[in-house]
Amino acid sequence: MASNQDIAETLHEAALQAKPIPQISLAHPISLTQAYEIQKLLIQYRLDGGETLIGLKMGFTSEAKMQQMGVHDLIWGRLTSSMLIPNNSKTQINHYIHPRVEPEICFRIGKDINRELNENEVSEYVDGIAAALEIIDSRYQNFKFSLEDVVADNCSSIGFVVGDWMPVSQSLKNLNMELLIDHKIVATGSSNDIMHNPWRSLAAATRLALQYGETIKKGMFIMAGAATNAEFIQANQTSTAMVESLGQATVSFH
Ligand code: OOG
Ligand code: MG
Repeated sequence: MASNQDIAETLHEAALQAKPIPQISLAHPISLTQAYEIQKLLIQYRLDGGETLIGLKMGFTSEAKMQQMGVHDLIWGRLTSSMLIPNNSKTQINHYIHPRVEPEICFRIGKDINRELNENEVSEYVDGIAAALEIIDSRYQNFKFSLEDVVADNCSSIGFVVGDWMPVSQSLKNLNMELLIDHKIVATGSSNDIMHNPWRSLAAATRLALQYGETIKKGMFIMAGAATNAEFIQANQTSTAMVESLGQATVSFH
């Protein structure tokens, strides 16, 4: 039986070498608690390598994503400094195994959060909101996983792009969200597809962070989760996430 540390190391190496591995849970049944412990150990490799924790991401906050991946529970992962990609820049395709892109909304935290907040008070702790694009890249073969597998793999995190920051007074109700690849719309949704209200996703992040002993600090980014399916992306393609009234986040793969 592999230890949590062994599993974390295997996942870390898979990401570093951009080489997929078989699903962990097929050989080693793991609990959800164990999966979050593995995720923490996995991130520690990045922190030991000089990266810093810059935020958290929520996953499976929309029906579209739950349907696409066959996983029906909220998950959360950690974002580190190497994952932040400047808007309108390029990223190298060989850094990834089988990357997918998805349109999101990102929150920037304005003051430390040490307790669970509800969806109505959470905006007081935010000083900016932006359109965002997440690049996900499961370390598992064929992008197939169980809930526990994906949690252990830091929820497929690898990169994210954030657009210009907008004031918190900007409403997040019913905003059209689009994912484009090479200027063609490949998926459409609405901000309401994110837990009926993206602020609810941030409230859930405060609950989960507290539950797992993480603090959400001033300056951190919280990704609310995708509003639509994720789409595969290839070399020489450009992808943009557009959020009505907020703006866009774009990255090119080469
Ligand atoms: C897991 C990550 C889910 C989201 O926005 O729902 C996620 C995956 O789909 O590989 O990032
Ligand atoms: Mg996502």
